[in-house]
Amino acid sequence: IQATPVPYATVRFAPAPLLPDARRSTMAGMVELVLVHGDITEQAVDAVVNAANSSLLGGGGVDGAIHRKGGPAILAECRKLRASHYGKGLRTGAAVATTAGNLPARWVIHTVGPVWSARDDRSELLASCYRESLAVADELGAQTVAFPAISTGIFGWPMDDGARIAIETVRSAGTSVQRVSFVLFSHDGYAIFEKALV
Ligand code: AR6
Repeated sequence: IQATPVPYATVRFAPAPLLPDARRSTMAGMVELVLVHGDITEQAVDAVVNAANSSLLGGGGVDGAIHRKGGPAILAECRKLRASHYGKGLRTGAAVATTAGNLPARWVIHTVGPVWSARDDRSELLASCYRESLAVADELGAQTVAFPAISTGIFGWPMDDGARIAIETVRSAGTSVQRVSFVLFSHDGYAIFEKALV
């Protein structure tokens, strides 16, 4: 299904995170949160986040779209990362960056969301994806980051809960990233994020 990007975005401002120390206060300002109805591969931002799997070798959904559109340079770097650091796979909730190849972004930050489970509460792992991705973005010096709704596709996480976790985690992350976009492919996903943002 091809989503039709719409030429508007909803902008809200997150409250500044608590500033427990000076180091953090120099890093943490206001994070601007933006909702976009569209395709993550078309976002001209410093870093786009990939809803990857632990193999780092591609898959369907966002992962498939990023590798298809970004070209072979991304996969080549993922293979090198596997060989050097992640022979056993990138753990769930962790994040790592590569080039963005032909995408209109500078970097792709690959993160591995948890598979939804009705039995165990894996919310902390999903929150970790957003936190760790922003920590990687901070290390890169990225100021604008676009996230998909991690785990809400093939991994089956309910969109309303995924939206709540995404927004709460980014709001409290204490990042130096200035603008975070949530890019929703479906109209329903966009509407759910819009509701969760209030
Ligand atoms: N742009 C923005 N959002 C998208 C796009 C796109 N181009 N394509 C899909 N979505 P998913 P997951 C939405 O399945 O649930 C892969 O095989 C989609 O509608 O991409 O974390 C990986 O390799 C959904 O709301 O990621 C893993 O094995 C959201 O993005 C597994 O899927 C995430 O859907 C990861 O599953």
